[in-house]
Amino acid sequence: MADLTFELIAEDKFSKARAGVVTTDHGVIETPIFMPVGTIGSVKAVTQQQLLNDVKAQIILGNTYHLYLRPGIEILEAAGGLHRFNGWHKPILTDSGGFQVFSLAAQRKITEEGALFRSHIDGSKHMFSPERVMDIQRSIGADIIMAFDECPPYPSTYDYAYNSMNLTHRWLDRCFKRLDETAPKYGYTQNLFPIVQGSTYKDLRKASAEYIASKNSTGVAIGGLSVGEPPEMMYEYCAFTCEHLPWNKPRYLMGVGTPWDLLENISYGVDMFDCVMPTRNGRNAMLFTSKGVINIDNKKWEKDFSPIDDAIGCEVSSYYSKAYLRHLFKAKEILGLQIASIHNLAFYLHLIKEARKKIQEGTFNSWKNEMIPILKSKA
Ligand code: PRF
Repeated sequence: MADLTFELIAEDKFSKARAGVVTTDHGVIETPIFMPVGTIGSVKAVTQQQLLNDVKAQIILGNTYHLYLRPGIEILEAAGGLHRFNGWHKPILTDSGGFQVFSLAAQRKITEEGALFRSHIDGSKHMFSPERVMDIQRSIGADIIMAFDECPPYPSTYDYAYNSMNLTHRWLDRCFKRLDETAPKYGYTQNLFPIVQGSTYKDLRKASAEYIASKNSTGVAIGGLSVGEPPEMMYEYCAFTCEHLPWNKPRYLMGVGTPWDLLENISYGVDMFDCVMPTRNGRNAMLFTSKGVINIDNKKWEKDFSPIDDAIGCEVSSYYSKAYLRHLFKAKEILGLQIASIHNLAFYLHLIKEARKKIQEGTFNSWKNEMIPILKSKA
């Protein structure tokens, strides 16, 4: 049992990009890293074996909101925690449920105490408070657990953002207190990452980053971005927030983004990312490849028997052809969803590994500038 550690191993001279190693009780994570989203404890359409062998995932994400509603903490505790329940024995991070309550639940009400909401599954009534969310995350047993926060919508008025940020900070104190009063249930350390909020107001972002930094946690997160603002604005506020965060702690930008968003935000000093985009867009026929974006439904691929992408070292991506994958999508065959999800995730993990290598070699910034137009192009 040991606290999470972060070792910086390389820093880019021409940007703020860094390469590091995060160590948890379930093993190491080489940063920068992308974390596949496994909302209910499963990365949709991808097995744990495929995550290890094809995608080469190092850490996956789960959601407190979903896991609490189903299967529920009683079953998770009986299993001995999420790692044992789903058979993923590398690091896991759980989001706190705050964001999901605000985006998914019906009839939610926020008070000082917490959030009152109805389940999107059966309409049943529930209350999430900072204490409750810490207890649930103890029962799930992730290596990295997130603070209970409020993510204000974009745009928000200054007053709303100010009050919301202060509420998030008061909730954060309650999260740390509850964690101190309780012990991990499964014999390994759980690390609480606080979340910077403050919407699109720089004085609030700075105050929030400084407050979060003062907590001296093992890692920090940037929330409240990529909620509908233009990408340039997300970049600007992420870069600004990073400048006010400790240099020696891993920084997690929540819910971002496209492949080019990853490269851009790595250049500002972000170390960790998660997003449903590779899996969700994959299931909707959108593939990210080393030659650009593909809509596999397009007739253009009907007789294209070349590999989906043979430049990323993924057996699935180099084995199956575009024509075959298009056929699977046209026929609504379940295997199509699997191949697209595995490919997109493998692509993200390959891209971020390349970024790490370029940081170590000292060529990250020029490589990033060359890559972004290629990644964004339509193949
Ligand atoms: N807070 C939490 N989870 C999140 C976000 C946030 O602000 C975001 C915003 N992009 C995604 N997921 N707790």
